[in-house]
Amino acid sequence: MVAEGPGVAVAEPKAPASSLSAEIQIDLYRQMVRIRRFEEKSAQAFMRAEIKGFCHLYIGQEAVAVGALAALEPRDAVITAYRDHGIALARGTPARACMAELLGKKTGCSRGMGGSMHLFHRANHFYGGHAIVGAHTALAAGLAFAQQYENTGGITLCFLGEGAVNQGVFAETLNLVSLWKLPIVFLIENNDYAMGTSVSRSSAGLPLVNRASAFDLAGRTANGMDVEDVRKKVAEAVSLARTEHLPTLLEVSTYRYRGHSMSDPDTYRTKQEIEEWKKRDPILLYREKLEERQVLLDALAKQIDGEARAEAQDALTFAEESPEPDLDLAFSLLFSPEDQIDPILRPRYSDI
Ligand SMILES: Cc1ncc(C[n+]2csc(CCOP(=O)(O)OP(=O)(O)O)c2C)c(N)n1
Repeated sequence: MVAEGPGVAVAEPKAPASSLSAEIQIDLYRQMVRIRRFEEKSAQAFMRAEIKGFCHLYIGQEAVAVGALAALEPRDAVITAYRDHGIALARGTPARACMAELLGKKTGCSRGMGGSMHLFHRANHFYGGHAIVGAHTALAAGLAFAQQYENTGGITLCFLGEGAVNQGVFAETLNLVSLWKLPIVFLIENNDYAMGTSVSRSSAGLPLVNRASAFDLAGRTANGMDVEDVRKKVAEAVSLARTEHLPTLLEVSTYRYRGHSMSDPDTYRTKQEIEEWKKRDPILLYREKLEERQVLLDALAKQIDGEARAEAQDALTFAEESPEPDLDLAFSLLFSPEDQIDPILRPRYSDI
């Protein structure tokens, strides 16, 4: 409370109340903390060479995955590029299965065959985890086409980096999803840098959301450091896709606090710029907001943090103790088992 004038007590300004229940608000916070702690643990494992190959961390972008996936239903499909750990976790892939995949173990969600960039969890309709920039946007259109064709009522949410928007395949994809009125949302995670190239050096016609109008899509923006804003904007876009078959291009501004990958010396941006963005850390900001709303008390925040740290450590221990994948899997996984091939396609396969 602050005093204003003699004897008049005025309450301190509170964060605006949310239409979300306290339970949902706490869960949004918890999911972001889980991802942050998981990624910190991944960084440690990478430094000890337990994780090999590439490793792209999601630290700073947690509100995007958590807000967006909170707006989906289980029947919806999700697909992304290689910065996929946070998205897999927010979609419900267990931390153990994610970490085991990062270590290339048999118990990983892709059976150790994919690694950091290729997390996959079909039971959750999470279709990867893709390393080729922009290529998965066309796969996303295929998922949405199947949803419409099979009348599942589901929609597809496709995450992509702003570095993917100038790939030709993305323009072709936007054209087709609009023409065919597919139930899809493209969410551009604009963290300003594609490796070391800022968006203003690579893309004409900013902001990127302008590209929606060229293809007659709904164009929207969201603040990617604000988990509730992301959730709200994605929910609106999902509703357009599900009920009106209108695809959306949603540009979400965000920032990654670490380098492009673990091997990036990060020399293309100033420390001052990073520090400025850290003042808008999505986890700290949301914690402050929830404290002002008196939804999150200090003891609960500490408990959430402790549980997230324990989960990340448990995931790493599990991954370390897991066996390597069997070598023959590398060959047998190249082709689907005969009985899983679509009956329409089977005659063609048997010709091969
Ligand atoms: C077709 C293709 N070209 C180049 C690369 C190399 N590459 C890997 S990541 C990357 C930057 C992509 O940045 P963005 O899409 O903004 O995603 P972010 O890393 O910011 O999540 C590039 C150029 C690639 N993987 N695929």
